[in-house]
Amino acid sequence: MKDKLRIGISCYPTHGGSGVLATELGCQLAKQGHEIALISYKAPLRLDSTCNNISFHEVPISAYPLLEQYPYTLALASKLAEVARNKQLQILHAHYAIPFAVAALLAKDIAPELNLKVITTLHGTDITLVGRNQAFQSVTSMAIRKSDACTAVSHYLKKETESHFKINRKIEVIYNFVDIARHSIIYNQHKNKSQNRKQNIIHISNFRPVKRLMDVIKIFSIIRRKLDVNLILVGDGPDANAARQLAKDLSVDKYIQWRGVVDAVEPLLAQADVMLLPSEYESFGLVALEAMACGVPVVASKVGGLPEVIKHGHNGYLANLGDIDTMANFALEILQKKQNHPFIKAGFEYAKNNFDETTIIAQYTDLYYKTIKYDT
Ligand code: GMT
Repeated sequence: MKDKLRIGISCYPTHGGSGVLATELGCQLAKQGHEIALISYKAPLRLDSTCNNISFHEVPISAYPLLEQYPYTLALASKLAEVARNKQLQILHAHYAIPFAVAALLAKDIAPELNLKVITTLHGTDITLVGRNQAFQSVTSMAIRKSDACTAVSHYLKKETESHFKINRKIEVIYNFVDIARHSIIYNQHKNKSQNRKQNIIHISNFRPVKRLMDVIKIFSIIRRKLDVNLILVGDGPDANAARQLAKDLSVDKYIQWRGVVDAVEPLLAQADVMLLPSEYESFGLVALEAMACGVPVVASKVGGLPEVIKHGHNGYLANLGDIDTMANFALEILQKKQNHPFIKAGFEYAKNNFDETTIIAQYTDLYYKTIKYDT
């Protein structure tokens, strides 16, 4: 039996795949008996406070007249070092390269006596958007190079990172995961739901341009010409207003439920029959995996890491970026077959066999022990 680990996890606490993944990882590791400290500027939404071995540590953010921009990375680094000392942490696991990996590397230097190991998980936009911004390019590169271990959430992201940053270091692929047992409750409801109820399409995102919310509205309006369905939109963000206007212009606004930001998406996935994810880019698509695990087939664009999750024609459909007619036809085909569609089962099975949390978390724990050079 290996010794239990003491790990600090830092992530964005807001809605977004990286924060969700980091928090669920922390909760599951804590349930396995490891000592987990979550460090962020506010408690992540999916933090399970019923778990004993997990603690939350808030990074203070206070205004000071001299500082027009609060130096959050420095406050985070100090907090990471403080928590690491108090809890004698062995590992700092940063989810998203900036600022978390950079702050973790600073904390490692602040508390050299702990011999902390920094593990960085790359989630996508930290590499593809933010990390390539000229202002962050060199610091992201340094964070990847100096981390003791580095993981990417898909093979696509690993290749992108390698080809763009040209850093000679090992990057392990550890896929995102879902709690299959929890999601299977919704999956079973799907199999048994009434054939005659009104069907719903769902889209869940942070409504940033990369998610192509306008395409969601356009696809929905094409579908509505042939089928009486509703659209459930979950999330909020910069494209919300333009999407509302487009929905009015296309006369589909009265069929759309704007649900805003919600903590638990499963009850909404329980009402959905197909998910639209026409993103311009997606390093993995955790939300697609959650949908599949609930028995909701996904129609997505063939970009980034999505083909590693959605197997076209087997458990979902992929179309070329921006091809809204094809996406609408795919969604119609799924909706017309109702709960008899084979993707419902195939998606659930694929999620269970490839992305179950037990398997994936074991890959993280193996990496942790390897990085601290733990000998049994
Ligand atoms: O999708 C987002 O905009 C949020 C972003 C994040 O960092 O929270 O998501 C990224 O990480 C997720 C978890 O690994 C992936 O499932 C998403 O595909 C990825 N988003 C993009 O690549 C756009």
